[in-house]
Amino acid sequence: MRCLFIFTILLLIPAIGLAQTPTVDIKCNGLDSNVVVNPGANVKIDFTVTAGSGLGNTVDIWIILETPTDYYSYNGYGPIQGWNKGIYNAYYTGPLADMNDTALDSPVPDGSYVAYVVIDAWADGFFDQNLIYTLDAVDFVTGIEGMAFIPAGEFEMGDHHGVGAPQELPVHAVYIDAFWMDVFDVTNQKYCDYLNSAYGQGLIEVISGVVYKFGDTESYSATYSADLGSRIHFSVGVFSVTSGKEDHPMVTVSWYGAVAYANWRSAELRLPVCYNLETWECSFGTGGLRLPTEAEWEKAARGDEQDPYYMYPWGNSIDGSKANYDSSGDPYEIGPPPWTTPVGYYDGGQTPPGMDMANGYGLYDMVGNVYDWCYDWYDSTYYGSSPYDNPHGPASGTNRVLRKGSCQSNISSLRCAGRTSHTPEYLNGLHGFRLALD
Ligand SMILES: [Ca+2]
Ligand SMILES: [Ca+2]
Ligand SMILES: [Ca+2]
Repeated sequence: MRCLFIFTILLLIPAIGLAQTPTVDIKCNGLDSNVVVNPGANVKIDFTVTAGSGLGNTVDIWIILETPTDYYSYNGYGPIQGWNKGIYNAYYTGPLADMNDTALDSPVPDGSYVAYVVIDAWADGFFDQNLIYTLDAVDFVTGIEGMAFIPAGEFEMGDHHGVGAPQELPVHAVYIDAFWMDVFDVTNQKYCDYLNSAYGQGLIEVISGVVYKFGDTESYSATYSADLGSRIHFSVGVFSVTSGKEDHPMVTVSWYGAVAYANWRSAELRLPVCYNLETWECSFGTGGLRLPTEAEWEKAARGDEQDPYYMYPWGNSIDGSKANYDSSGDPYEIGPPPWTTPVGYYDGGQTPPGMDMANGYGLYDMVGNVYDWCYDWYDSTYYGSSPYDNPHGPASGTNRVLRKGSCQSNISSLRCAGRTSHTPEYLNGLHGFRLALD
């Protein structure tokens, strides 16, 4: 957790003349640490002050938010959703008394924060760093239900084990800003909900069993009548899912179909949309949902394991209790393909029996089950000239990146470093996706 630099230094200086300090406690949404708040939802900061022997001493009380770049202080009438930039507005100035406040209940922009309650011993409305009675902190991030926070940081991308293909080399360091990633692949049911919504709005049409952007040539997804690998059916204007496959990953979805879904899902969550569906350009940094970049995907897949770097999200060995691959022994390897498992199947209760396989970031099925579309155009030599800072892939190309192997792959394709690609309109029963959020 970050710490206010000024506090860490100046806390070492005792507040002279104050025999006993009061105590404080701050919480975010009722919790003391590692709080996750859905984007757009209010952030509820509660704090209590217990005056103790400080009762009646005149003080300033501060409620402060720290972001990676700024500080905000709360004074109840600030222009920034209740928070004023800087540490210039004391929450309270006057005699110290027991108090609590549960009223700091307002939205803040998405990001990662530390919230502090701080008492300084000089009641002048200014922040006196060298006269801090006491403080307490709570860290929180704002995000979205079903997504996990991936903190900013550097990692070395590529094949660390000398077992991959040339396009996985050279291993190269990249820095990735913090982002959010879907915990699970998008399911058939969720994609079906999108199809029904988009069909009702006249955004898509179905021709010979294939879903297209309305009036255009980009295929979004297949239905069962066009591809037996699809679990989506279309009849008398209504899309439905093969019974029992609702929570399996959506497949036979193209890159176009994935990004159209991303825009729909952003709108559903009242987030800004990232994609222009005429040009297929993605506006990064809008705060909407989009496909992860290939570098984001690999960072997320590795689950913060980089000392040493592993072949798979959990280590260097694989068996059928850990992920779904060809002949991995799960009970879904019967009937017509694709032999997907439900999303999050490897949760500790699976067959063959095993551990909960959520990786270090809490993500499931980052390898195996279905391939994930990524944002980037594919270039087999891109790693040789990749930028360090948030690489987005080549400016153009013919194929889009796919990652992670599938239920019909051999184990080598399930490595975190594995790369493949296909044309963006391509529909395949082993191709799915999950979304990221800036
Ligand atoms: Ca606390
Ligand atoms: Ca002061
Ligand atoms: Ca399998």
